[in-house]
Amino acid sequence: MALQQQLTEQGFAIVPNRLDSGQLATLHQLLAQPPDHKPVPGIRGLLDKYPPLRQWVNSPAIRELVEPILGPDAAIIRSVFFNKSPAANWQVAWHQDLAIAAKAQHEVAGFSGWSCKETIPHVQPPIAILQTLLTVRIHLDAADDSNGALWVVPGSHTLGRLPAQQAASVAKARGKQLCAVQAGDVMLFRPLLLHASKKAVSDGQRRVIHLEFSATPLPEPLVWAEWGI
Ligand SMILES: O=C(O)CCC(=O)C(=O)O
Repeated sequence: MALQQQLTEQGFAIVPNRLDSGQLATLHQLLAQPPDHKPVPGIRGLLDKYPPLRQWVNSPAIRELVEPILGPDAAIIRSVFFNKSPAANWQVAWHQDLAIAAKAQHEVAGFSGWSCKETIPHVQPPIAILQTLLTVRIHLDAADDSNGALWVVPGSHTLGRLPAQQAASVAKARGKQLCAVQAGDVMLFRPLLLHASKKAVSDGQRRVIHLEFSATPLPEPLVWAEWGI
């Protein structure tokens, strides 16, 4: 099935072998933590903190996946590095990604539930905005259920905004799928897709560069957190 059709029908797609071993080695090195550094589960505002990554996330390998879906104006609006391992471990219950990150808080009709994650303002936008976004996850390690790969509910991105307390029952009723990946695979998904992940129970790391893209600015005076960087 073509990538665009998969995204439309299933809400996600996995593109195998998008990065070769040389590219992966460079990314591993760029994101390596000093040996005496306590492992951290995630780094928000990743591109700001690791500017050399910008050339990688804007490389043809990624743009050629994103532009056919969002068009040439697609830009990164949020970047996070997830590094799950037994030393920095977490599980995520079934949910949709309903919040976006903004540069600053402003009250605008249709935007609600402001909160702060590590000083970055987050808010729930109108669903029509969520439906235009694309998430891209660049996998730096192989992942399966033993090290916290994502589970998804195929097609659930078409169900609109689900009450949080219904997420688990919808996942049970519709059926879940494990997104096992190899290092160098790239996963694309729509933020309204129900997804979850378990804690890692095997050794090693599960490193993911998580990027969110939009092709359109937010209504003024709101600005996407990483727009234009
Ligand atoms: O990477 C994970 O384990 C979970 C990520 C996730 O659920 C999210 O970004 O919303």
